[in-house]
Amino acid sequence: MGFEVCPDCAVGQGSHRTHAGRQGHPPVTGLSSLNELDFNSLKEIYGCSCPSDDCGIVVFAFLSCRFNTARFPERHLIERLVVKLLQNYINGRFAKGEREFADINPADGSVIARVTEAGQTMVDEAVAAARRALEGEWSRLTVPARAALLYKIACGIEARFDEFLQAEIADTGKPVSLASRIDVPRGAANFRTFADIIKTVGGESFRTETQDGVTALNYTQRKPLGVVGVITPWNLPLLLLTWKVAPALACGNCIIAKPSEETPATATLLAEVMESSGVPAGVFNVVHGFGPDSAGEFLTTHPDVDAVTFTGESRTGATIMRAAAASVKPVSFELGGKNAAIVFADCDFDDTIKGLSDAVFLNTGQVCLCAERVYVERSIFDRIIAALKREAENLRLGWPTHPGTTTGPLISSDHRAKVLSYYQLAREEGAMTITGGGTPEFGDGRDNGFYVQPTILTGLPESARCVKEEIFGPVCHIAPFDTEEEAIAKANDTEYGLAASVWTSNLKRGHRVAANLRVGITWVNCWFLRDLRTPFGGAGLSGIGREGGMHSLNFYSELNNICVRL
Ligand code: NAD
Ligand code: 6OH
Repeated sequence: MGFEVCPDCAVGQGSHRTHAGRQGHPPVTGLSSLNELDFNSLKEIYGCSCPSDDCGIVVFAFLSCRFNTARFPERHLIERLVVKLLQNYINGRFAKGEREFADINPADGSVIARVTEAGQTMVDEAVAAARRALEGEWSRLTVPARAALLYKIACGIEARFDEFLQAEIADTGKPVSLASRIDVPRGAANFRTFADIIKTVGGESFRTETQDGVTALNYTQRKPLGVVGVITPWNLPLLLLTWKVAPALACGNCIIAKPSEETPATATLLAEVMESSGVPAGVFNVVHGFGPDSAGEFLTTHPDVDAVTFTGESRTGATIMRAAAASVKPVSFELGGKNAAIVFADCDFDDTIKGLSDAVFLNTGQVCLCAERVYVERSIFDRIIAALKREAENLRLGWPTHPGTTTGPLISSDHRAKVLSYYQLAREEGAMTITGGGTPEFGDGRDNGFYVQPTILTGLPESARCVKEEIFGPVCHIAPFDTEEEAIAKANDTEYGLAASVWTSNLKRGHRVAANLRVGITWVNCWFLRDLRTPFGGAGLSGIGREGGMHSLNFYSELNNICVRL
């Protein structure tokens, strides 16, 4: 039993028609976003004995769920009934775990879904299923057949583009303009790229001639690592998950993915796409849950998991490394950053401001590559501050689904508390707040969400915690510099080493500065411009190893060198 959901407001159309005086039952069709509304239970809760399916109680349930208004004190009861249950995907089947937790929409604090958490037994089942799949038909698939499957998965994501888009937006609060341009397209592109690469990649070969006249041919064979645990964060959920899943599958591995507890929806949709694409049971599994004492820890400590690939905080990386050490699992880590942007006086001013604004504020500053430290040549320091302030104040903090919104909320109430504590700390450390520094007020449901003001700070010493620690919000500290050497030294004065950007019209200087930065990626006159064949990763606290193109294949496979005496 279900309602057709109105495309404009997501309220059941049957209910609308009830208001319009329609008699009888609402149309019975599948719900697009709200699952299996149990009308009878709803009526029981509200003591309604009317025989109709589209009575006011149902209207009330849809409205309260949709608009998240505190005027309905029993909202939590309704939410339990009307929200989706996101399940684990084990051995080709969706399965309930032991406990449930809520998936929250950061734009208004409403519950989007309930998520069933995988316990130790379920993680064991996933690992066993992956191990079996590794020995089964999957291992006999040729490389062209595996590549064809990856193309099919890419098409499967595209065919359900809007569902992925809505799920990603609801989970993260990111604006539709961003998710439709970057997150979902990259979900498909990751599979296509690694299908292309695996089809065309060759191996190494050497003809060997020894001093005593023996000749041999050496060549390499690429084999899967085995069962790979993939643990990903909440900031770019689909993009970062598929960035690891695609090359791991391309290399013939079996996967257990553990998406962030904050953003479980697109991983679950991806499982549906895997199923409909014909990926054999056990090859791709999803376990939902948290890190410590939950699915994340069960996966990384599991003796039968052969490797762990992780994107997230540096501290979590350290914990996972300790867990993986016991069974000497290879690890690939993409971790945090405290990235610098260096702006020279000869930069193209307008392009730079646009680029800097993205580098600081895109995805509400929740991209590991975002610039939280901006160093500006002194002669244009005041102009840059004034222009970036204008950009920050012109950002449109809005409902994520609104096409004009540029900036959504932070991911969670806890993360907002963390970012706001840094805004406060900056003041205590002596910063001048150029703009922002607090929370916006909307006068609607967004006040229950996790928005913060885009913020620009200046005046801190390089030793300040706000200049040293990753904040992961829409905030930067701007400081002046006088010489190229000074700018490089300041940019490198960090334990992190993920990314940097250099803004100059003097390309010779661009090359020179880039060559002297201790990071995994430097962009000159651009930011987050990605070519998926290039190495991606960080130095220092920002990670271990590189992924991207051949670097991904080299992590997700074991090379077997075969030496044949001729
Ligand atoms: P996080 O480290 O808190 O969580 C990431 C994932 O690890 C989640 O799925 C979480 O459940 C899991 N996890 C947490 N503790 C665990 C444990 N003990 N064992 C196993 N799994 C555990 O990171 P986050 O808050 O989700 O993401 C934000 C961080 O990620 C920022 O520091 C950001 O810089 C970093 N990040 C880095 C990159 C990169 O490519 N370098 C990309 C995106 C995000
Ligand atoms: C971090 O938040 C962004 C990481 C981006 C990638 O891993 C990528 O492949 O673009």
